[in-house]
Amino acid sequence: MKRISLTQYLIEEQRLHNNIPAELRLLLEVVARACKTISHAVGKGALGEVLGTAQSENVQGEVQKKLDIISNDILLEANEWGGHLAAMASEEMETIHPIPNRYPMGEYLLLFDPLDGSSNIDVNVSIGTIFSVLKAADGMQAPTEADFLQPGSKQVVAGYAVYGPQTVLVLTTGNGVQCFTLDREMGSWVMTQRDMQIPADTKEFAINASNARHWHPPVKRYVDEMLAGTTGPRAKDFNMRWIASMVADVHRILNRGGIFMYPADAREPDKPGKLRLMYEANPMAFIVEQAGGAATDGQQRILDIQPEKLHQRVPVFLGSKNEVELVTSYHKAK
Ligand code: P6P
Repeated sequence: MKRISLTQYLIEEQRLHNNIPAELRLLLEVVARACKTISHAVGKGALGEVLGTAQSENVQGEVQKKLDIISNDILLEANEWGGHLAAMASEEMETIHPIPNRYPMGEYLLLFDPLDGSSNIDVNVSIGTIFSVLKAADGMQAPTEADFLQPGSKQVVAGYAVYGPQTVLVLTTGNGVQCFTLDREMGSWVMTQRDMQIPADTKEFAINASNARHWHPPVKRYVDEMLAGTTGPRAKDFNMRWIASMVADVHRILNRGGIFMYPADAREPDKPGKLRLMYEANPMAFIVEQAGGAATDGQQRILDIQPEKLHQRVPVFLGSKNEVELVTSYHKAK
C-alpha cells in the first residue's frame, strides 16, 4: 500500500466525497497533533513526573490521574483558537466548554475522552484518546448541552488514538476506517491500514469476567455458551481478552475480530453499565459499523439512541457482526 500522510488522505477524501471542508480538515489535523502531544507526555511516564493521581475527581466521581488532566488540557488548548469549533465536551469536565470570546466560533462540536483506560497508566499498559465530531445547529449562537445531545448517527467523524507499542490514529469520516501510525522521527501520521474490516465471526470475546455473578441472564447465557466451547451449543472453543482499556480492546477487534462487552448488571440497576454514550460508545460504534461490524446496547443500535444527558452511560456490545446479533437476540428473547 502506498504510504500517504493524514493530510494527503484528508485532501483526497474531500476530492472524492466532498465531505471534509477546510474547517473539518483543520479540526482533524489539530486533534491529530494533540494526540501526538499526548503520546509524548504519556511516553515520558515517571521521567515526566506525570504518573499517579491528581488531588481531584471528575464528574463521574472517578479519581483523576495527572495525565487525565494533562490530556484534557492539551485537547482544549489545541482546539480553542482555530475557529473550527463551537464548543467541546469531555469526560473530564462536568459542563460543556464553549470557545472563549477572544476566538471565532466554528460549526463543529468536539467530544472526547482525553485519556481512556486511565487505570492502566501507572502500569504501562496501552491507553488512548477517543473523539467524536458533530455539526452544530445552523445559526447557533451560544452553545448549550442540548446542542450536543444528537444520536450517534449524526456524527461526521469519529476516531481514537492508541498509545501503545506504536502510537496509532484510527479514523472514519463515513467512508470506511483508516489507520495511521505515528512516524516519531518525522513527527507525521502515515497511513498503514486502509478500509479496515472486522470479520463477521470470531473466536475471541472481551468482558470483565470478575463481574459474572452480577450479569443479567442474556449475558450469562451468551458467555456460558462460549465458555462451554466444543462441549456446548457453540461447538467451538473461544479465547478471552480483557485489557481494561476500551481503545486497545477495540483496536484488536478491528484487526482480528472479536466481541467487546460492557453490560449493565445487577449491582446498580439505575446505572446501565460503565461506558459513556457520547464520547466512548458512539464514536466506537461509528468506527465499528464503518468496518462492517455491529454495535448495540443489547436492544438497539447504539447509533440510534437519542441522548438525554451529556454523560449518560450505556451498555455496550460491539464487534463481529454475527456475535453482536446473537447476544442482542438473547436480550430480545428474554
Ligand atoms: P473495568 C477504562 O476505565 C474504561 O472506561 C474502558 O476503557 C474499559 O474498557 C473499562 O473502563 C474497564 O472497566 O470495570 O474492567 O475496570
